[in-house]
Amino acid sequence: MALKLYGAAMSPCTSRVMTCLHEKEADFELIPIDLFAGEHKQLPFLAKNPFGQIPALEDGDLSLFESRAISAYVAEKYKEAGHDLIRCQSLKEAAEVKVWMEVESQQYHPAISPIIFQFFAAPLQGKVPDQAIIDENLEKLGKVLDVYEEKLSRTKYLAGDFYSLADLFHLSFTYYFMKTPCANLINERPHVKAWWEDISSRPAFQKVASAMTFGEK
Ligand code: GSH
Repeated sequence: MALKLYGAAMSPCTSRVMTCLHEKEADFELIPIDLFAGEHKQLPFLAKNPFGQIPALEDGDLSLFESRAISAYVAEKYKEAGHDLIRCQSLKEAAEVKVWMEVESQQYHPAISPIIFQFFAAPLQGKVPDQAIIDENLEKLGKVLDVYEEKLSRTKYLAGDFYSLADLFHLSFTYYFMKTPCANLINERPHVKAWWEDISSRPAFQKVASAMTFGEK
């Protein structure tokens, strides 16, 4: 039975899960949730995620929310299929993957997400992007990327010389970031730039990226 993913193709959190599903060659159906109509803040969606945010996943009687947790579930459930995203054969490599998944969630995301919000979501709400918020978070993101540059000078990907869920978690927000005038933050760091070009050209992400157009349903 196909997994049911409730979300929107342009949403970076939905795209994160879809990229993982494509990497694992999993059969799934995207059930659109209309953010612009506020469907995520109403029943029946609130029964899937009481916090009223997309995406949510249903696998039979299992119902999950939080894009990173859903992706980790998918990577584990289909560990024998497609690309091994969690290094399930090596305790040490699996631990490195977990470290860099945490780094994405605790260091990278808090810096990049307010920038994406200001450039893409604020205009949809009739607001002018707040340059002070952008500048403050660019500074934070630059410091995180300095750490990435050093790490990626030693290993091809974040957790080691293998593509993993940790790299995948970065794709959707960075994809939108690269469409802003601030893309030089990535491009001026040669190892980060090479990593970005590599991970964003993977077929699983390319399938998702073509539908990532902010402001459209
Ligand atoms: N930590 C959650 C996850 O990773 O799933 C965040 C989910 C999230 O922020 N979803 C956005 C959303 O539903 C779309 S990418 N925004 C509408 C809202 O927060 O009201």
